[in-house]
Amino acid sequence: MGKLVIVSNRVASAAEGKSTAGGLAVGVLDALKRQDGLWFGWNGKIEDPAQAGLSSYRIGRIDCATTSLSRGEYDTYYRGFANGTLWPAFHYRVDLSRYDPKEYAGYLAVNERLAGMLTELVDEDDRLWVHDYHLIPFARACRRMGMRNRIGFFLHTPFPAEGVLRTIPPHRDLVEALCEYDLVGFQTRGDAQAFIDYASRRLGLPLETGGMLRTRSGLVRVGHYPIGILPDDIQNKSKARSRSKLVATLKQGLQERKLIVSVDRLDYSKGLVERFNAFERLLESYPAHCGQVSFLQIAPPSRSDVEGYRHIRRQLESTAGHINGRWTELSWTPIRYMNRAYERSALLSFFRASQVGFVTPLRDGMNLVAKEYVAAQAPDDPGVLVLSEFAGAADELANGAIIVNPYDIEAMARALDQALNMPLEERLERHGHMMQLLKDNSIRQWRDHFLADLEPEAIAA
Ligand code: ADQ
Repeated sequence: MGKLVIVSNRVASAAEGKSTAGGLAVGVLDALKRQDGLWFGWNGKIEDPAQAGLSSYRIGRIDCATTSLSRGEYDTYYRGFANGTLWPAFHYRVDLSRYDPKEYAGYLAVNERLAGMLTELVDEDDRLWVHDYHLIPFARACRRMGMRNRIGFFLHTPFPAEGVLRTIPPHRDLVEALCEYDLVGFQTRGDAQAFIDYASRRLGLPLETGGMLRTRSGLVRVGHYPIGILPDDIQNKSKARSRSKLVATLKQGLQERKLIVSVDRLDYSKGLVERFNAFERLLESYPAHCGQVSFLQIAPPSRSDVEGYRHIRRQLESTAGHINGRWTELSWTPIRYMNRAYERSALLSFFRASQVGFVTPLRDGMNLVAKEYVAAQAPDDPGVLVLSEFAGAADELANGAIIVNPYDIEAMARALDQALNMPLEERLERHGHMMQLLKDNSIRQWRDHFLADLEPEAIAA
């Protein structure tokens, strides 16, 4: 069998391979740890088009081949259509999604260029696994260049319901492009169903047994493959760092107070403002917690040159400033809001040192932080996960987490109070359920299940 070729917008640099803030990179690195393969995509640099050749390096056993983008490509493909149109619309923020046909043309052109470069690196029997919303038309571009390889696509974000998808003017073209893959995978059953609904209702494609759509050129398999983590690895790392100097400093600052922790990329989809407000409501509605609990929010900026991200950053600074101005005492700061990335093992040790993980995105494909929080807990004294019903992870973790609606500030405050007061027996039971599920459905199962379904036999079955 040929090699596995992973294609994603960004390829981790050799240095980033060690610690990286972003679910996709974490997932790909974990998935390829024990498998030889090639990882192809953008190196994160913006350069003169004349210099946009291929560079190669290795991360462990993974061969990486990357190229740069020109300023125009970056503006139209990355900052424009991918992150200015698709990302907000896929997260139901149609108010933030804008459309410019020139940006869509740039998006298509970059997909064509990358596909052209990849043809040089791919052998006939290689399998291609393409990731995420930046690369929806990638298979179509490959097919036009004559590639006949098996090509699968996995969407890390939500796939929106038809009414929302249609706010993106080239919606039909995008779904038709997805139908050029052999396999299209989503995070949840709901996302897969939204895609099938659109394809069968709008494109008139018949759905055959086994989740297969019949197109003019053949069959597309559609499935859901919830991305997982390596729970044992996370458990070991969080335990190993639990006596570190960093954790000692954190605990010293807390002075026996309880800790609520949240970790996200700074993104408007993550529900950070609502979360800050819910924490303040906790202090108002349940005053026994005043001076007794601190909230640590770690949120490194991302995509800072995309409109919408600057705004959310300002909004958060002012919300945190307002809440701290109102509630801080000489010996207690209620919210610690940090705009920086930490090494993954440090984050895991913070999770373990906390009593509550507060993960409340307004929409999220999966949300790996929720899963990492659970896996990082001390099994004999676990913290409680408070989780948004709109994170893909809620499908799997509903029997252990306290599930909340992130638009309901009062209910989130109530959930925090419940979590902070939860007896050990109940915490143990909830944690046990979730840990079992994370083990049964780890990132290895995600990879194996997706790749098995990409095989030709799986399509024929
Ligand atoms: P993201 O939107 O990036 O991922 P998430 O799933 O939570 O969100 O993954 C973030 C990853 O980066 C986690 O592994 C986390 O530990 C790490 N991380 C976050 N903040 C960090 C920080 N401050 N410092 C260091 N590391 C940090 C996208 C989709 C998600 C989907 C993933 C994977 O938006 O819905 O779960 O891909 O498919």
